[in-house]
Amino acid sequence: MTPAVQPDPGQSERSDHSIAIWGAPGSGKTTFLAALNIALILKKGPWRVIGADGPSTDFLIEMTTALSQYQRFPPATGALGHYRWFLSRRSEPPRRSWRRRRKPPRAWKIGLDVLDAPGGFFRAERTGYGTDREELIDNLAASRGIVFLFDPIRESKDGDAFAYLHGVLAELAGRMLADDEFGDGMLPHYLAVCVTKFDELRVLETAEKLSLLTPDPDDPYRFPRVDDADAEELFEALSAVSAGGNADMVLPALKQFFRPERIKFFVTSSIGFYLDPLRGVFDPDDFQNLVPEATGTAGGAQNPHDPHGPRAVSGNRFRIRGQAHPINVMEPMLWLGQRLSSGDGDAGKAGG
Ligand SMILES: Nc1nc2c(ncn2[C@@H]2O[C@H](COP(=O)(O)OP(=O)(O)OP(=O)(O)O)[C@@H](O)[C@H]2O)c(=O)[nH]1
Ligand SMILES: [Mg+2]
Repeated sequence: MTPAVQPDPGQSERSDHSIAIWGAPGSGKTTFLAALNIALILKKGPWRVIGADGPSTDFLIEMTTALSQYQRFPPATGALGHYRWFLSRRSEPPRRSWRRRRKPPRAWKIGLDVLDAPGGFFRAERTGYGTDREELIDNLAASRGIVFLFDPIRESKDGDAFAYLHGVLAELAGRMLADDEFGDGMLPHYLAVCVTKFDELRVLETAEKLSLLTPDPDDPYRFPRVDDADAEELFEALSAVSAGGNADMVLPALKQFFRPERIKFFVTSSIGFYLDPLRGVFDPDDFQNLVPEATGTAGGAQNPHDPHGPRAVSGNRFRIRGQAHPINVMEPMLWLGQRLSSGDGDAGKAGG
């Protein structure tokens, strides 16, 4: 098996790992992908995302432009999107030492095949062979990493996270576990369970009430955060507030099929909090970065050259007020990429 994290030879175009994004319609899947590039740029760390083919690079450029320049969300996804990217770690400049010149560390890269489906494909009903749904299940079965998005705002209104989970989960388990290929009867995937839209007042308030907000000492903007170790607790608290009344089945259903040691929780926001450019730090009295379309402050909506203008017509009633400051968007992707890269993606496979 080819090692998944390789010294960057600057040659290989193949992406080794397939990661699927799973979530109800409007839970923020495409925006999450769109924010990845911005998250990596703002982090000023060593990781970069690079398209491995033309359409994948086009998606990166288009989405980064939409979010950062026009402060617009992507349109609802209409068809299965398949993007081939690399997370590539820049090599640091060699540090001089008085003893001897150190060798520069090598650059690394993690291949990502990312699958973005319209949320409707995850509906509970089976729809037969040769359909979009069949293709979705095929792709999930081929992937080894899943980003599962749980949107607490949608859940409190529509209460359908479980409805968009259990049917696909049953089909996936039926497909992958029926013939005992995986020794322990569990799905082999790594699962990043992400609570989305942390920037929304209700989510932030819930975290605050539970005393789960922790400042990040390395963050110059002092944005609130929830530690990954506390993210499951917030997930559970938010899933208790469900219009459908069955969001509390989401986690037990996931744990029935995915190995607990392969599940990690994150509290995320693709757009993050608003930052007043003059204050330069998080303002607890003015942090909302999601605004109704008509009241946006930046010039994108009025720009006649804005290629994303029609989205307002296609039903997207919100836009981003200022710069997006993604929270925990890079981290789940890196976690999945690194877990898959450790080469044990198929560790549970019988005989392998
Ligand atoms: N507050 C907040 N809203 C968000 C965020 N990300 C997305 N949204 C809102 O959620 C809407 C849907 O986001 P999408 O990324 O299109 O969701 P999706 O899951 O890809 O939807 P489908 O493609 O229809 O399945 C956006 O138009 C925004 O209004 C976020 O980080 N914070
Ligand atoms: Mg989408």
